[in-house]
Amino acid sequence: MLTAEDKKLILQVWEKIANQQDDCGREALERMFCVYPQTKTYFPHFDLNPGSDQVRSHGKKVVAALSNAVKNLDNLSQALSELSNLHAYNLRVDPVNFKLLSQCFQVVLAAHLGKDYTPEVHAAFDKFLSAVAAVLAEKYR
Ligand code: HNI
Repeated sequence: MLTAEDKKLILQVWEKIANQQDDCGREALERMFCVYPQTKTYFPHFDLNPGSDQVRSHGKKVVAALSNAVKNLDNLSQALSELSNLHAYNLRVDPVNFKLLSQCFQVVLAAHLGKDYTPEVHAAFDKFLSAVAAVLAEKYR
């Protein structure tokens, strides 16, 4: 459950990295494919080399979905419903992978924010990404 303070921090951080968001998306994917190579099995049709056009463009899509989530913090289930269908029924991504991407995203965020990545920001973003992951996984039940 996101508190009012969590929501405020999430909005602030998202604004702070406004012009680095696409880089964050790409870097989080590159990190996931490097640290958790098993995640590459979902992308056999992609060139997964760091900096490839496909990784870059996929990073933008993931970040756009997260932006939509940030705008709908009180309404995540509805806002991400189509994406949830896609991941559960079409892509059949094992939900454990959402945690792996979330963790990579946090590391990237920490690298970009430096001292602004406070324990409070970490906690708020952790809750936010867990909530997004829970929505993406809810159709599996
Ligand atoms: Ni995910 C497609 C968002 C986690 C595998 N994914 C998308 C799209 C968005 C998206 C947006 C593009 C949808 C479209 O084209 O309509 N994915 C997200 C978000 C998260 C996430 C917000 C978690 C925070 N996806 C994951 C994970 C995996 C994953 C963890 C697997 C390891 N996603 C995919 C695959 C596609 C995909 C595969 C299709 C790619 C393509 O273009 O063929």
